[in-house]
Amino acid sequence: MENVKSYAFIGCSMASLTIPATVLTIGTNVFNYCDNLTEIVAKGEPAQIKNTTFTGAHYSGAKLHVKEQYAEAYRTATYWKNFTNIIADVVDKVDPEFPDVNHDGLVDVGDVNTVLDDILATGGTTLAFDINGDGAVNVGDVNTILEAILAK
Ligand SMILES: [Ca+2]
Ligand SMILES: [Ca+2]
Repeated sequence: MENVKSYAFIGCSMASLTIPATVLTIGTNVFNYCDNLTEIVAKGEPAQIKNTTFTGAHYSGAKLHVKEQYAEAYRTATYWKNFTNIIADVVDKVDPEFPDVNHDGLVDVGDVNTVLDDILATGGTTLAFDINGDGAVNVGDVNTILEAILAK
């Protein structure tokens, strides 16, 4: 799904919508009459949208969740910037079976150190490192990495 056609979701009743990172363009009037739509999660960089892709009610009433590294892009992108409530809290989930948190292709002590460093530096606020999915970043996540290493 790279291009979402005009009128694609008109009159939908869904409350939340996830836009995959693969979407490049979204047409006109796609979400007209989607009055329940209050949570929009955008996984990638801003897709090209039209001024009528979303409605004024969405711009003022819906929460737009984006990744921290793209937040500034959304706050300045044409029409996306109309959203008054842009929240930078979208993170890619780490696979607990293969918690390669530092993205070097290996699950090893480097990943343990990455999470420990973050816990020490931020007190555990980087939710991307919540590997066991309990909402906190702490020694439990370090243990999940150690278990993955030992299970190899
Ligand atoms: Ca790694
Ligand atoms: Ca955790």
